[in-house]
Amino acid sequence: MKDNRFTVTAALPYANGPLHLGHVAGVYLPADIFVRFKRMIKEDVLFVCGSDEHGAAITLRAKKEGITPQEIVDKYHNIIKQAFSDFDITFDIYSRTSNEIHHKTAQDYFTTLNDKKSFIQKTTEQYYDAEFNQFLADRYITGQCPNCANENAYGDQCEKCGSALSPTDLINPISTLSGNTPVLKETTHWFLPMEKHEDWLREWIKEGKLDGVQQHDPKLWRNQVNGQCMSWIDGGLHPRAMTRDLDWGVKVPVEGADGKVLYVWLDAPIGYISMTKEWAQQQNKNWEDYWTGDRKLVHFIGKDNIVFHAIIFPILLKEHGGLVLPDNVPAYEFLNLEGNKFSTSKNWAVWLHEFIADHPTKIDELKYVLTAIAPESKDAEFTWKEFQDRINNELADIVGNFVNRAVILTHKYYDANVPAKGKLTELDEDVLKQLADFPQRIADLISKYKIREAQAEAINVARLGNKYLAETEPWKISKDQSEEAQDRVRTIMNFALQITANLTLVLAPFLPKKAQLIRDFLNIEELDWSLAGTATILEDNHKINPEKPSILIEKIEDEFVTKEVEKLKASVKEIVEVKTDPQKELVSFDDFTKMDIRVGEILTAEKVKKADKLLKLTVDTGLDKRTIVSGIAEHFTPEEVIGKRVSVLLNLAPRKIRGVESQGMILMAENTEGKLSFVEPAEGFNAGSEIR
Ligand code: B3M
Ligand code: ZN
Repeated sequence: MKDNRFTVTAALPYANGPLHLGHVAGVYLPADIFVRFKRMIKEDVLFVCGSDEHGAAITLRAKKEGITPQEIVDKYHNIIKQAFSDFDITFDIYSRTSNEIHHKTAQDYFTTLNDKKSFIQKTTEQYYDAEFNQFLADRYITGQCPNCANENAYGDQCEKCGSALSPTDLINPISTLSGNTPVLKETTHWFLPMEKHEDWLREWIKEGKLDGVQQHDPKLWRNQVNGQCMSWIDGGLHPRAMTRDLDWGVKVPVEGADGKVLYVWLDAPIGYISMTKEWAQQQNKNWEDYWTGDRKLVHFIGKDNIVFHAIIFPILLKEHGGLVLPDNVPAYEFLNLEGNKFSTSKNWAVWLHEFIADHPTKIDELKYVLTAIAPESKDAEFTWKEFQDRINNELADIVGNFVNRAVILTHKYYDANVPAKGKLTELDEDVLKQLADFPQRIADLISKYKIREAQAEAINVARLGNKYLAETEPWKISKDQSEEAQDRVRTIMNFALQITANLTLVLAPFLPKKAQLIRDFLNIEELDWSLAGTATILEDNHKINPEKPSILIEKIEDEFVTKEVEKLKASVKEIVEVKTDPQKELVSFDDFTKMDIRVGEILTAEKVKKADKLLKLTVDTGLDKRTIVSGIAEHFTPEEVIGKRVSVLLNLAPRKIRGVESQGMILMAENTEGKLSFVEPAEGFNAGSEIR
């Protein structure tokens, strides 16, 4: 087994939208807690993350927002990076895959594998959208998942059941560009022959062994991860394309591969390496030290990323040679929100950056709740009511209440000085024993990636303190002036303060800001973890902060809950499922201004002989009166249109239609049922008014 040096990664979020609480609870927060704890116990850990800026997730979003992919990734990379920093996620580096160092690293990696013949080049028939002249892979194609019948599976994976797919696996595939059924067309790509790797993968995943040598403890891998991987392997692995016909991404570094980029799931995990390199350069270190030898590589991810991290990336790492394979891939299930799935498109979400802006003083409160409900072994649900309950009944009533009593009584009885312990009772001895057990329990749970239980144990330290005060009732004994009674009170209060000091340690990975606040109350610096579990942290007569402590945990009012729920409901976008054509290619502003569109008034109208669809119109354009032939005869009679003020494109090159020269075009709106309507200006906008 390896020693305890870690390279920890958290899934690179696509820079195609902001982060919501589902992402935070199921990847970034647990990863951060794990890392904070490992740093506390002085294990060497590097924590790497950054934005995933390639793939169809980005280009499709750009198309939707009508801006370039570069503008999309710039916009969201910055929002995401800021939110992580405001939320105190302690990455050693948060970078991005559009950086040059990443492109270079990914290309070199590809070349290394290509030279080693790890890929096979194949010409196959792939789905193609003839209208958009584009091959369809990944999110450009959807259809029914062959495994779970989810209707919206993507060309590379089904996010519902987590299986990795190929476009040709989809039942009833549809192009997300045009909505058309795609056609098949030949193209050449580099494939990873995954079937060659089945045997070692089986041994590695089931037993944690590579060539018979123990690498990791397979019992520490979550069932879900083992299960998904084994069912995928048992189903038989197939060659998987590692390149794409796209122009956004890392260019395939091979001559003659113009118009081809690396598959995003090839380049993105290599991002973990390129970001390590970038960090190492800044720190004057060797990146290899973090990817070779006895280092433990740990990938925190969501369950929809399992096979990419536990099968495909390990194959790529092994093929490269000399690099470590993951020691664990802690994958999280999904978090739901108030009875529904988080949905970016419907705006059914609590966005991290918005929460931070609205409640800047409740960051640790949010962390607490998200860890308490973390979807470690099954899907979980966030509700604002539970947010309130957990903060009020657990954080405030247990932690807040205990710390407040310990500090306030010390002010009251001892003018803010730590009193010395006297003779210990059996109860005291028992509390000491219980206190001593916590650090190891928490460390064990965190090592097993049971972050939720670990946090519960940390809260139990405050519970122990509360129980101790409730059983000993120093406020009653203190009324007795005898030396024996006063000695007892001093002992109790010393214990209560030592437990409070312990809280600054055990809470720190989970609630770093609260831990800091308690240190302020106690007037102490950050403590060393070796002190955890002891009752000798605070020296006799140490002066704690004499100022009245602020409220450690503010209770959440009912109004807070109502407001948040209302905000959520009000922000939902009703998605009307109409099938409209997707947005067309971008045009420049100059292109647009070339068009001369004005209000025109239809003066005369008559049918064009032997043409059912056409009306010949005379239109007053404000400049002149001209003839325009319009294909609206099946929708309007000549009588209906005479006198209408409409929108006319004036500078369309004249065309002969059925022998009549048409000098412009009438603009029409068309709905999904194919009905037509004129685009009419309001009263007072007469012929010649410009439209722009
Ligand atoms: N960009 C995240 C996702 O599937 C994906 C992770 C990449 S990790 C290398 O949302
Ligand atoms: Zn599925």
